[in-house]
Amino acid sequence: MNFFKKIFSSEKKEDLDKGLEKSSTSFLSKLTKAVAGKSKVDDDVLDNLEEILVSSDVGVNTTLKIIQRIEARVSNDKYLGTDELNKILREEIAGLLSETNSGEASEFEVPKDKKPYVIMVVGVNGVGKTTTIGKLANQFKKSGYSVVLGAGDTFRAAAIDQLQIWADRVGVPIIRQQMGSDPASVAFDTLQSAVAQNADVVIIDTAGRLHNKVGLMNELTKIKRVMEKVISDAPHDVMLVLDGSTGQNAFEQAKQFTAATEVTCLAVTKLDGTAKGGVVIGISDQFQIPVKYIGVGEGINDLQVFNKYEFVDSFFK
Ligand SMILES: Nc1nc2c(ncn2[C@@H]2O[C@H](COP(=O)(O)OP(=O)(O)O)[C@@H](O)[C@H]2O)c(=O)[nH]1
Ligand SMILES: [Mg+2]
Repeated sequence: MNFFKKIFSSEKKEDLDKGLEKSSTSFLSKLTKAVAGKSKVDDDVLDNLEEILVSSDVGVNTTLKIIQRIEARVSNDKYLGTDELNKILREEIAGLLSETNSGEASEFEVPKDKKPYVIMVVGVNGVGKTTTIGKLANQFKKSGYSVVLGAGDTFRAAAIDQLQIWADRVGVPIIRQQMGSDPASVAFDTLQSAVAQNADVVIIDTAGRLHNKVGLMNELTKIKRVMEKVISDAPHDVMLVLDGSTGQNAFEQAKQFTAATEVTCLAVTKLDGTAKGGVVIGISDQFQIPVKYIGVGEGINDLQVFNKYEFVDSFFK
């Protein structure tokens, strides 16, 4: 049993290494340049480090936090060598991630005291909501849970059809109404159906229109309120999906959505093929919201449970 677990997790780690390759290569090559010819961590090195972290999409506030922590270590140890900088950075970043990402989860699990466990998925168009829902349904199903999907993005017919394709692919039921119908009503039907089927997990898709913030806020609030009529403490998670490859834009979206609704966790997608993986560190720190899942490709298996230690390790590879 342990043997297989090990194989599985090392495969997962390889996928993560591959997914973060661009971020890590870009970050480490800048770091190498910054310390070239320097043996000690001095003000110059710290200035360069600040620039590197900001340009790696860690964000200004989180960068300043990291720099302050390293400064504190330098003032304790004036002869801190640049050869140690890599290790110290790793420690500080892992420490920062630990403040919001307490668990060390590596499996797709459902809280034992929630049945069904209800996740409402929010985020702007194109970030990967529907894809992430499909991948997540697949993982939950593989872990032995029964899953029901709700097609709450009723804005476009194509959005409903896209979720239907994922439902068919994974082999899980979907509750849908026609295009233009009330998303709150779809959420209500989905929860009722899930309760009737004694399902373990419900995942509700939503539309990602942001052009009218008040409209969006009202709509999300209404969907949540209607869910409470069926299951008093639902949704148990409001998961904001962010496209990691958009860098600073993802910060802006996190700001708007956390103002509009109570976001309880994050999924950061498209970390493959981008050098902006640093956003995971910055967004989690700045918004004090745990990152639950990360997307590392378009395939059905390209979703991982976020593990801060694995992430930092791959980022520094
Ligand atoms: N490379 C990559 N593409 C992704 C990932 N997640 C989603 N996508 C792609 O992003 C595009 C938009 O995804 P979609 O789920 O429709 O976004 P939605 O509008 O938020 O529902 C699709 O082409 C997906 O295949 C990921 O982790 N990596
Ligand atoms: Mg969608």
